Amino acid sequence: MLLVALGAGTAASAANKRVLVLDNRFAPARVAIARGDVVTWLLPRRDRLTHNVTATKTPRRVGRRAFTSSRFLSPGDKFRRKFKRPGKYRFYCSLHPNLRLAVNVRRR
Ligand SMILES: [Cu+2]
Repeated sequence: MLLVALGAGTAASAANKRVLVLDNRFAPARVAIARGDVVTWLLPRRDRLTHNVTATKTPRRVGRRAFTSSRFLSPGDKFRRKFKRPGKYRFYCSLHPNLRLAVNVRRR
């Protein structure tokens, strides 16, 4: 479960970033990626809570309707999302609003 600590750097070529959902937070809480990259949210089995990944802010041309929410995720689940448009995205868990994540997607 230390993958995130290793993957949280600023590797410019990362095509897939992992975000752990654990201990009532998204870790890391900020992710910088390039257009076309994928973010995978992972819920470790040792956590006991159900979470979701809900967009609270997306770039204007994406629209929240097109990029809304994951299903409810249980420990051991994964959720994957490809970011096709650059800009600033913000997410939270609608069940635990303290979980917040910023995803900044740059053009390549
Ligand atoms: Cu939650």
